[in-house]
Amino acid sequence: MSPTTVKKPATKTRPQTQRPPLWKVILLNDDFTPREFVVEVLKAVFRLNESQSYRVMMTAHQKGACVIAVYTRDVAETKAKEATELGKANGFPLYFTTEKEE
Ligand code: TYC
Repeated sequence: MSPTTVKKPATKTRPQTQRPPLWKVILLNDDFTPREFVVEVLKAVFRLNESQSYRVMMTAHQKGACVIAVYTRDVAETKAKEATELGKANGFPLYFTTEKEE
């Protein structure tokens, strides 16, 4: 009898590390909200420091929009809403939106 080689199926198990999808919070430019107010909102809601806030504000001011940070969906939506409402409460059209990170 000839020897038979039995091959195992070539499968590999890969550990699947599940990470929750992240959502970007995006600051949109407008013509009315004072620069200093935008900076204060970024510091208060997103915990950015003065220079980080200034850079994000200026990027939105010059390019139309700027990604502030990424969070889980719930946190991103809550922060965007809170920051938009702070503008509204002060009579400004300041707007923050969220977008899923690919
Ligand atoms: N463009 C506004 C101004 O000139 C300042 C501003 C910057 C507003 C960024 C919104 O996301 C913004 N007063």
